[in-house]
Amino acid sequence: MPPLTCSILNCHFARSVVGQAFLPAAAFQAALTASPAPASPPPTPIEWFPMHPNGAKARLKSGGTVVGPYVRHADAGLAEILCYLGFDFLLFDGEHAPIGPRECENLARVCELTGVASIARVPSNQPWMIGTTLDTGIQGIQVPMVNSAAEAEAAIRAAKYSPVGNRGLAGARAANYGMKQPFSFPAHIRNSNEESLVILQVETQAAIDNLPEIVKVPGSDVIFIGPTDLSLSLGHPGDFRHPEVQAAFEKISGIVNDSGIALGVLANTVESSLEWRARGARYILTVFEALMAPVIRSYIQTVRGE
Ligand code: 3PY
Ligand code: MG
Repeated sequence: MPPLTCSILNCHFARSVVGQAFLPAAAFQAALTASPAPASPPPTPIEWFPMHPNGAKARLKSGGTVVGPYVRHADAGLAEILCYLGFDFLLFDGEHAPIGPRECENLARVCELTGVASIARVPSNQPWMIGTTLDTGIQGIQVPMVNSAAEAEAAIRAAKYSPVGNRGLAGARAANYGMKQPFSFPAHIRNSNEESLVILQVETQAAIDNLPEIVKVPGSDVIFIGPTDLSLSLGHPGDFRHPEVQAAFEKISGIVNDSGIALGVLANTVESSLEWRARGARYILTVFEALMAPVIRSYIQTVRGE
């Protein structure tokens, strides 16, 4: 082997490639040309472990309340910061934002690193969208516009493997690509069915009419009120204080709370979140940009001296 002439060897000392000690350049050159180190033992297979525990699901099951923001930008750094702030879950929005399965894969990784539950809202109640999204490792699925018991059943079946549902099985990322050993499909199936969250959105007059049947379908963890679409469906878009909208909120809350399924809602302010908590909501979705906006506006005005 010709002598190495890279600048590091021209230094009096060079850092060893095998350790942290500094070697004289000649010794470093000798180490590089010496016979290779004895073969290391074969790598130990990484121990298979199940889907990361879903803390948000555990908290809901034990009667607790969970809080999380919409995430509308597929940015791992943003997701990481939101995780560090202490939310129970992040909801990656594929209905009103361009976040699909490809983006969900990396966003799920961020949540796994920080122990925060990852939930994705699919654009619509399509089995293939639900299955593909869960295959990325996302831990929960939120399904818009569930208007009947049949639609509720379709969403739940798409999210759960047999014998509960008909989700397709593969060694996808959700199953660690089958790479962690010992790998077991039955364990993956059992674990995914237990840990995954299913959140159904009720946001039309038709859904209210069918709600007594929707809550009887086994397998949903949260029935979520979409106040914006619901107000639109009732003919009062965005007017959440309208008596008819308020009456609908009350009706849905009563039926869901009586069913034992957790009530969920979108609430943009501390006041409305507390109002919904008083109504029994335990899955509170918020908009972090809306929470930040008054603070930032006030900062700008104060610093400018306005
Ligand atoms: C709605 O308000 O319609 C929603 O879907 C909330 O996410
Ligand atoms: Mg909606």
